[in-house]
Amino acid sequence: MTDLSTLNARFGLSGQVVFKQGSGGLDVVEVVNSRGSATVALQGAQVLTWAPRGSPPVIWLSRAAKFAPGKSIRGGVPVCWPWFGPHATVATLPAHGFARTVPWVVIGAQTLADGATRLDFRLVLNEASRAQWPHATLLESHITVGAALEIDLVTRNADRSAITIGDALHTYFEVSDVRQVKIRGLEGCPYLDKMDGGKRKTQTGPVTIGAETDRIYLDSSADCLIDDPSLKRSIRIRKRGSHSTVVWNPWIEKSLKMGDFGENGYLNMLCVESANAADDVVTIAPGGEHHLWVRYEIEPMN
Ligand code: TA6
Repeated sequence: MTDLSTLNARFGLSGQVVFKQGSGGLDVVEVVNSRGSATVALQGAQVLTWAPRGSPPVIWLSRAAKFAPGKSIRGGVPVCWPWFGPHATVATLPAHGFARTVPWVVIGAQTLADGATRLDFRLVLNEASRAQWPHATLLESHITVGAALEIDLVTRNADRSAITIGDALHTYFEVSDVRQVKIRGLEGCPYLDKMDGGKRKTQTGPVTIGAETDRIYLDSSADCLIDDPSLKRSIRIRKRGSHSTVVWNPWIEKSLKMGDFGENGYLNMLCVESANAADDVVTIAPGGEHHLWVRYEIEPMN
């Protein structure tokens, strides 16, 4: 792992991009510019926080999150790759793949013309990850921090045979009270209801949360909007290269059982994940690449 002084010498941008040691000894990069601010952990290239300048946080990070090498961090934007959920055949492999719990390499940092900051990361497969994924595959994440947050997760198949991946940006959004919010954009979409044995159902009207909710919406590529009446804002979720949208809130019991949500943490978070999961996994030909791209912005709630 590159030491902090080398990272700051190579990629630091004074007053804008600083690499430092965060909680649990995990290295993070802090971004502050005229348009917004964010913190990204080098482990998993995981966005931990983001807020447009002058706005309350848009990305939720649990106050009880545990920070330790190789452990997933509760909140932010975990990268699920190269599978989503439990591994299809080997139950002992980590849920949501290994990308979020291994160190990524910084390959770029720059200020963009509009004042936003772009950070580039690459996952380097090591022996342990290659044992779980024996394919020549390159994975990069390009994160743009400003008044919007953009993430472009790029999988390149450098192998001689096709690969099939599941992936997701497992984003935890900050909400004032999950019982009051509505998610628009999924009307009419089929979904697998994991709280009802994975039964296939169809969404009618906006999605509201009043109990543990865990759904994989299939064939869903339209924008989603999280309407938050108390904050008088909507969070717009634009995406490309993602056919599934996962909606998750663990509610009371599950969040207490998970142990890293803190007291009533579940009330202030809502996962709306841009994914390729279940029937929507992606096959990439040799030499091909796949982009899973999202853009998050806030707008006044109309
Ligand atoms: O995306 C929803 C989900 O698959 C839930 O079933 C729940 O397991 C959640 O992800 C969190 O998973 P994690 O491994 O981060 O605790």
